[in-house]
Amino acid sequence: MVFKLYCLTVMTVLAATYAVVVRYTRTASSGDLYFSTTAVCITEVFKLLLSTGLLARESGSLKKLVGILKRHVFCNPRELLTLSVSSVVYAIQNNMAFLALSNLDAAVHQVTYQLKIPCTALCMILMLRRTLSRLQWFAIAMLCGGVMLVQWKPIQATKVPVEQNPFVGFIAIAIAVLCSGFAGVYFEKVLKSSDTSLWVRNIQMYISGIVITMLAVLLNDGQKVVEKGFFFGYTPYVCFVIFLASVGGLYTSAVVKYTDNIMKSFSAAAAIVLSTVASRIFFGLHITTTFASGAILVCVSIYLYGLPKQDTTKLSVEDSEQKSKQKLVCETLIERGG
Ligand code: NCC
Repeated sequence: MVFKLYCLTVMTVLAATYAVVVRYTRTASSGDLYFSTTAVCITEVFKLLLSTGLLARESGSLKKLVGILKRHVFCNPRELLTLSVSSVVYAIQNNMAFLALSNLDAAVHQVTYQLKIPCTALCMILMLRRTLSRLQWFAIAMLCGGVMLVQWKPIQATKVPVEQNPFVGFIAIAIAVLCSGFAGVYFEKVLKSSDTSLWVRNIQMYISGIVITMLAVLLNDGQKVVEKGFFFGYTPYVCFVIFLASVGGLYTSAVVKYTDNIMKSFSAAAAIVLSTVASRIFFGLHITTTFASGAILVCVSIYLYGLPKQDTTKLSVEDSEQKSKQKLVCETLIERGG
């Protein structure tokens, strides 16, 4: 329980910081803008290295590590192919997220991106056959509305040095929303359908992730990368983005393993509220009524979603016990009557 909470907390803090730093690196400077495709690609490489290190620690010896890698990676194209589905979809999502952040106002981006919460819930039902009570659906809708209100800001005529195209931004966000829901639930399905280590599953996914994101570099920025170099425009902030995305990605996978994708969505939403409260306290901004009502909706939705579902199950168990007792009494009466 403590470990679950730890993973959820670290993931949410990293996700909140990540969104702020990515936006800063994409919109604050006008010249020498780095290629986002290369950043996504390098992140996959880092995640692969980190997961291999963690698998080495888990397996205990180099010999065991090599054995596991042979069995699950080098001699297992079928498993690699299975995991490549989520890497393709995540690669599209991560590239679309950059495109959306570069073309939309930060608040609009955050508000529309919350549609991934019901999208994830829908994927959980369709792909994992998970059932949600009506109250839980209500809580998800409330969470979505609450986060949107928290992020809501009147459109300001703030000038960003980079030209933005809102239409491209909205298309990118719609694709990112669909990809986030599908890829997360697909990975959860594969992970939980066997007892193969999380780090093995991650390694399998990041290998194809590197190939796919490399292709994205070639297709999107190939010519420019040849002219200016792979690491063109990299600043310490860009390195920080890559660090946050890599460690954040690993914590995200741990959260999916120890809880599920809906819990991940709830904690990501809670982080947005907490980080907004913190920034308002630190930067002395006043709390608006829209923000306060959004934050209340988020808190109530988390409470409602967490209400024990067993209550209804317990009821139905008691109900069926009652019914079978009544049936027994009826049968005995009929027997006696007969
Ligand atoms: O959008 P989201 O997650 O669903 O994206 C999941 C991110 O985790 C990486 N991942 C997933 C599984 C796995 N085994 N390994 C991984 O590395 C994927 O590559 C993908 O980047 C969210 O629910 O809001 C959340 O948002 C992201 C991120 O903020 C957004 O995608 C914005 O681009 C958060 N990721 C990070 O902070 C790095 C995630 O924690 C929560």
